[in-house]
Amino acid sequence: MTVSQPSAVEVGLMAGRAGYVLRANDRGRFTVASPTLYPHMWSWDAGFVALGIATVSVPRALDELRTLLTGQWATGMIPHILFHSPSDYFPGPERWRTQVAAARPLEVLTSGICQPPIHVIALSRILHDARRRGGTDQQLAEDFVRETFDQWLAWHQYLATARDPYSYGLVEIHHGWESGMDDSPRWDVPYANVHPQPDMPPFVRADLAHVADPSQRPSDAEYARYLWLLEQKVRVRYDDAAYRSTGDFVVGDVLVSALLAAASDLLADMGEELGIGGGSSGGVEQSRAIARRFRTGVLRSVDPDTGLARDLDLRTGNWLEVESAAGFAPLLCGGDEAVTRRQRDLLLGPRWCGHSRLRWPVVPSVSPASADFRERTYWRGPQWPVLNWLMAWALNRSGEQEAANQLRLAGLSQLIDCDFAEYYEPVTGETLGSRDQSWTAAIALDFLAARRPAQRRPVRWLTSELPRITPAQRAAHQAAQHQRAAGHRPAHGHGPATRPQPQQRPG
Ligand code: 9WN
Repeated sequence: MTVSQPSAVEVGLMAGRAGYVLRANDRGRFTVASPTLYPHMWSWDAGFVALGIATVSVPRALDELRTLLTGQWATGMIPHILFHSPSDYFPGPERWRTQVAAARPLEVLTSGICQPPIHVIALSRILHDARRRGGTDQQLAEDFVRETFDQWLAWHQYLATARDPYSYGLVEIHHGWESGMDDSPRWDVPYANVHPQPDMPPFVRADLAHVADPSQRPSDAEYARYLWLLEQKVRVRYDDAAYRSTGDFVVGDVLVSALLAAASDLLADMGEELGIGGGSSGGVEQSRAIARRFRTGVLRSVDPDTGLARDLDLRTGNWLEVESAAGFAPLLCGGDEAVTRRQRDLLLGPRWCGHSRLRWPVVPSVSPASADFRERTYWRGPQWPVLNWLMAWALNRSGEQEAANQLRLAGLSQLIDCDFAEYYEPVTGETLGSRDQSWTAAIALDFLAARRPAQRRPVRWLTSELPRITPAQRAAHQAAQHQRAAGHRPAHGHGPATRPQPQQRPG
């Protein structure tokens, strides 16, 4: 696979603009997920944002996670949104009505469901970097882990108990939003059993005003189901056990489970290194046990025919057979070398990153070879940089540095127009959804910092807006890329990264 290195100018521009986006979305002690569409703090966004910010400022990155923890419920749950100030985002706190729940935090308004547990993965990366830098950064990061270890453990324990009461080894989700992949075809079958009732309060969507084309967002019918599930949670006062017996949507999510397994191992590692949570019933052992259970659950879900992991519809007991990127869950949590190798080959092969129609060889949310694939529809096919980050991280962790670097490089190339969009049309490379999305900018910073570990250099925040790339400049840039891809490459191969030719990809 030959995606060329971005030039020094492109690297500088991207780093500067990514830094600017995060700065502009910074609200002091937290970062909004995007300036207008998502003007609040989202849980898994915050994890990615923190690791991007850490390339610039470790203290500010730790603050991001510290703020997130102020929203933690007494159950241990970290809610999917923290609402720090009023906005037109819908559904806002008045719809979530979390005051019905005894376990809610008192200092901040939140939603009443959760999102994938990416946070400790981010924290361990931040700690690793801080140690490499040494000095105050290292001290602050280590102190932060000591201070917050029990809170992360409580979060993981919540998922392992309230959300896996029968020890299946799969985290149960109660809403598609909890997966982070809202309208993924993973959920089509379970959502077919979600029937909004006439007594559901009426609603007006706010999201459509913030995107250029409504087809880039879930449909109204999908939204009605999302809000009906929210209503069901309110009616049981956010009690998980009560919801389980009455709610319409109860699914074992493989991606959430794999992240929980990986994060639990990392928490145990940090505990061991820092001498926290020792003893036979301490946090380290508890974390290892959680990691083992969920790793086993994920591996058990692998379809021997496709090699992909599957979600489990806990209402019907049926596996959900969908070719989505969540199928690579075992790559994230490891545990079986043969499965890992098979997943690596699948991921880089022609049904996924190596598919001949892809503009950039990075993971699409759904395989382009699947009948479920939709190029422009949210989690039904577009490429999400955070998923690519997860795949690169997982490959790196399982010793596949070369493959990880290829995904990073291709991911950087995809972001080179500096729009930092929410997601990307996989065939044309067009930017879709929200712009200046915080986690996308954060991924760019992390990818840039990871290019050459020996040369890691902090990126300086910018205090003023860099010139935006105009549509005309972008068109010229893309035309140049196409020309290069067609074989008219400059003699020294520098300049914008180019799409590899199909025969150059691993199969
Ligand atoms: C609902 C913030 C979030 C992401 C999710 C993404 C989208 C929200 C929405 O935006 O979801 O939580 O309103 O569509 O699907 O993954 O965390 O970026």
